[in-house]
Amino acid sequence: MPILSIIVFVCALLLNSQQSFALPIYNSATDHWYDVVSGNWTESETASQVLGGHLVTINDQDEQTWLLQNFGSTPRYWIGFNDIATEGTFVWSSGEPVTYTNWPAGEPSNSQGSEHYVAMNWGPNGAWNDFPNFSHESWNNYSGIAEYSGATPEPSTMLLFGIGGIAAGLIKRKKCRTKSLKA
Ligand SMILES: [Ca+2]
Ligand SMILES: [Ca+2]
Repeated sequence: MPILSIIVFVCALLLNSQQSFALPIYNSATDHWYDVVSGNWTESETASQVLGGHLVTINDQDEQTWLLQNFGSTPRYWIGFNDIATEGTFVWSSGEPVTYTNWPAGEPSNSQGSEHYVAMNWGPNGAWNDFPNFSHESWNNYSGIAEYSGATPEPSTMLLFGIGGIAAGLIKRKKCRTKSLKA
């Protein structure tokens, strides 16, 4: 098998494997990256900070729609909205101002006086609901969506670039050899 066919085959395999590891996702409208983090709200927020951001701040309808398109409308995800500090006053963990909300009728309910953490996808169109700080295992396997600036390329992407570089080098060498044989 010629070396170029092997390189093309390996690249195709890597591109395929990339599809199952498509996170994080870049949103050109916000110039931010988004990734899934695990745990209850507090754990998800901490994991988001490790990535250099916070749980997602949904600034407008466009960002909500983008999240639904890219993360789906079924899994419930923690978002940065919370009223931990003052009951009934919801703020974003990022500190950004509140410019958009997506509560369905009857929410936020602060049921049993213990719901200070907000998740999306409670109802249609990504509707929000305030919940207690459920742990990952205890109820509905909640995860969160992190939002942050900048992202390090995935290791497989780096490998792809590496193989691309080697391929370019080999082609150049082959051309040089053909040239020197002709000369
Ligand atoms: Ca945002
Ligand atoms: Ca509620």
